[in-house]
Amino acid sequence: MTKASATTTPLDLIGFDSLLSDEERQIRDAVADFGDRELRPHVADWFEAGALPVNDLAPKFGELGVLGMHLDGYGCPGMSAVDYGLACMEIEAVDSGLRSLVSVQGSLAMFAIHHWGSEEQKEHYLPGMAAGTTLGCFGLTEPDAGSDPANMRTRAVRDGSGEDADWILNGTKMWITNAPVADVAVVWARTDDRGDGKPGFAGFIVEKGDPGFSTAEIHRKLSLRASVTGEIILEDCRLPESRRLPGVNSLRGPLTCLNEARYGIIWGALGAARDALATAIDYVGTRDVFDRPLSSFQITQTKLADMTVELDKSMLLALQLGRLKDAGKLTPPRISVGKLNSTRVALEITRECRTLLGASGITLDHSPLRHANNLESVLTYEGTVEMHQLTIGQALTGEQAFR
Ligand code: TGC
Ligand code: FAD
Repeated sequence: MTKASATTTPLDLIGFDSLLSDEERQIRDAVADFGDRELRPHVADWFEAGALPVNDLAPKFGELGVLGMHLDGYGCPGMSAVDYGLACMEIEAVDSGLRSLVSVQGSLAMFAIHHWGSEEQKEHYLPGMAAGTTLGCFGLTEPDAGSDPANMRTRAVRDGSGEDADWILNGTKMWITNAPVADVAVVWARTDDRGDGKPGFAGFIVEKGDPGFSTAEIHRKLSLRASVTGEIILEDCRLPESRRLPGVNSLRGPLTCLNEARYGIIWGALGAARDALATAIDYVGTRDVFDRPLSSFQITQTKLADMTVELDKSMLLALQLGRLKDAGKLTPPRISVGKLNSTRVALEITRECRTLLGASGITLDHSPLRHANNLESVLTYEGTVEMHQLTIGQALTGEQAFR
């Protein structure tokens, strides 16, 4: 087995590792080593610059085998859900923006094609996406429709009649990870005829360079700065029928993809929390206050103990949900329990860790505040806290309270 990374083992008080197989630990440690070597030395600079070298990184992630990691065939490694979760945790232990890159590529863009695409589409797009030489993005959110994608304005209409008629797309997608650097965008649109004469939704694969497709980068972010975020603009964008994802004609299409990405976040956010906690534990051991190490004060130890308990409970939940996913039993309400818990707990832990670092905690020399800033986005994307509370509430009461 590969030597465990210094960042993976600060606090395994509950023997979490004993719940993993040798293979799972090896995969986790390989991703952690990659993070220590290729990502961690640069991440503060990327965050400060607000720029990520996505086109350099994606092939490296492809070589590591984490793009479409839990998908089968078409160049994808076909690993388990727990393997994928552990990889997300180690990548987000470096930075949420890097896990976003991997999530959007594998769980959103690739999963959409893998799950809802035609055989030709899978063969054409997925091998390059798994290798990281073709970069994807996923456009669901719009300026006026985020939590409520059913309210989207982007529209796809047929140009003429007949099953092979082209589609014309118009609309704007907003807050789209990797949009400005992507080679292909999976874009969701409403349609008046979903195939049986009734209105519905359709997914399309749009390629960079298609007439009527353009993007713009969103700047001045205070969060997820080591990630490229942008807009997609569709102006009379003409696409052949062969670019429509044939497998779905309702919002079930994108929401099925969100289940996958939300699952990765359940693990990923805990990686950020663990990294912040390890950083804080190191710091309090070296910082003297009132003539004693900060680690020797009861208040410090209370903070560390409480954070560890929350992190350990959350790790057990993540593993239980991963095992359920591998058994085909991970339902949307269960995903909501995990996404809500991990993001909330991770944000609290990273903020608390920042307090232990005092003023030193406000620079990019230490990770906790960078993680906390990132987690503000992670709390919002892939379903806000409130969306997941309402999903859990509906499962408990049978009452739909979204609208
Ligand atoms: P509703 O009427 O309940 O359902 C519409 C259709 O969808 C099906 N469905 C699901 N299918 C799979 N998984 C789920 N979780 C599903 N939830 C619903 C449902 O069966 C139905 O299918 P059909 O074929 O019978 O029509 O939907 P609704 O309009 O009431 O919406 C429900 C709600 C609010 C939960 C949903 O809209 C929602 O989840 N909103 C939040 C939107 C969101 O999370 N957006 C994320 C955008 S992507 C992103 O943020 C990427 S961040 C980058 C990164 O990941 O790193
Ligand atoms: P809104 O929906 O306007 O919500 C505002 C507030 O109102 C929230 O607190 C929300 O919980 C609350 N609210 C809404 N409805 C209700 C209700 N019924 N009851 C109570 N409260 C409610 N999207 C993509 O499609 N692809 C991407 O790649 C992508 N990447 C992203 C990257 C970043 C960095 C960020 C920040 C976002 C990204 N998103 C992406 C968009 C993200 O999914 C949306 O921001 C998110 O779904 C919330 O939508 P909104 O921002 O429009 O907020």
